[in-house]
Amino acid sequence: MKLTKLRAAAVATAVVAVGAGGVASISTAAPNADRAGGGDTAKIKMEAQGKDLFFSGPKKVEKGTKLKIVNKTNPGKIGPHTFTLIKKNRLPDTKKEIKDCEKIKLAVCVNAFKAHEVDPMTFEVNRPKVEVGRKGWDKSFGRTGDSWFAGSAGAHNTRKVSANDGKTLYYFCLVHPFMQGKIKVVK
Ligand SMILES: [Cu+2]
Repeated sequence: MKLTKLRAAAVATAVVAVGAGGVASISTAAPNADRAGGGDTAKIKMEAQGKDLFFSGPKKVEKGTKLKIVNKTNPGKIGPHTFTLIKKNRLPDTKKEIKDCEKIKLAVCVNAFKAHEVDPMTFEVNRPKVEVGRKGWDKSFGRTGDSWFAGSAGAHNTRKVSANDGKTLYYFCLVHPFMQGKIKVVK
């Protein structure tokens, strides 16, 4: 099933967040490989295990490597996801910030919401691919950043990692803000 709306499963989303223990459920990326690069495509998967939702991907990626984000979950059950780059100090990291992000009241989430041109009445996502800064994954919200909306099972998006080596890219899901991860860009 393909969803074009960010909040098509808002109720299910809340159940997931609360059912898994609120802030205790904050998921960080479970690495499936330590380092990706050398001409291979690095992969970060959006996954579900029971009520837990999380990203899984490598801890490190070589600059210039193609990074593919894949939705391995069923949006009909748990809603869609986004892969949204975010500055470390802007990550929603308290129960209140996560709630506020879910309600699109936290500034950084408002900015990402607007960047995706989400209709505030219908939650229709009019711009699934947000690409700013250098072409590729490099720019993190705050005010603006790189982001991708994954509206269907199996949906995927590939961009080069264009951030400078030495930088750690933090990412989260705008629909389930407790889904968070990071990847370090290396030479
Ligand atoms: Cu999500």
